[in-house]
Amino acid sequence: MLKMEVKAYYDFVLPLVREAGQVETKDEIYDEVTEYDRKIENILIRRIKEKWPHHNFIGEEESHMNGIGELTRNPTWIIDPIDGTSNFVRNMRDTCISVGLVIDKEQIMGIVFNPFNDELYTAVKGQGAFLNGLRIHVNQEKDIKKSIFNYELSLARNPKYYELYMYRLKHLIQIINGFRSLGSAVLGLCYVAVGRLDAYQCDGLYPWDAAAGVLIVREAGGYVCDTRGGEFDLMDPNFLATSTKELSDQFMEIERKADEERLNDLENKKPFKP
Ligand code: 2AM
Ligand code: CA
Repeated sequence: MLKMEVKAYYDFVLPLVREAGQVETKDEIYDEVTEYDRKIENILIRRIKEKWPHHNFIGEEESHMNGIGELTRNPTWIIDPIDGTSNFVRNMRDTCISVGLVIDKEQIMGIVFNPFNDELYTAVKGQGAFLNGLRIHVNQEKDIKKSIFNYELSLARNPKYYELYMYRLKHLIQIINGFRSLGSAVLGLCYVAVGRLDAYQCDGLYPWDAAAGVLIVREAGGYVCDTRGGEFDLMDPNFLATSTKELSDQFMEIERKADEERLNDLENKKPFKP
């Protein structure tokens, strides 16, 4: 029964996401982000609401009006009309539309579309992850020293996260092979899923930055936990997504040391030193 329902959701929403992508690529002024957001929301959210009026929605616009709200057992669409906004306004191509569906508090479906390079990432729980219809898998990297790691450093400007990020960065940078900071949480996750990145980590995101991407990573065979090694919580999304569990364990070991140093320094009133 659920399988049939999910297929109906998928078949209805996929063309809407593609249609919304046409809005994003229109060659107009790029600083009209709210205008694009509104247009995309209009295509996507309004039509899903019309079709399934009893479903719930979690997204930036909804949250501005009513706060993020609780995740219930009801089918819930978690939507980011433009992720990677700062890339989008500079005409950089790491930007996308993200649609996640959660039913019974379980992540069931993820659709991510980057209209600039025509990449469509999709996943339905238990059925694998796909890029433009072709099955994708994470790579098999198990060695942190060889890994390319995406760390969304711009989020460290939030004073709540500044030291957390800085201590971890200080420890990790001495070990890993390469850093990236893509500017799109959703695509960061998709790139782990397709094996372009080995690991991606973020603290301080919103549910719509993670809902579709985390399912896509998992369905591509990747491993996702929260940034303390516990279970990923969609409503408080901080995550480490890696190609393998072995790699995740290595990141967590180093980050635990970094966190210990931070807490010791805090206790001894020592400021952060690079
Ligand atoms: P956005 O493009 O939809 O704003 C890197 O900037 C990533 O973090 C992007 O996915 C971005 O989403 C998200 N992001 C930016 N600022 C944020 C904030 N203050 N809180 C949570 N997520 C943020
Ligand atoms: Ca976002």
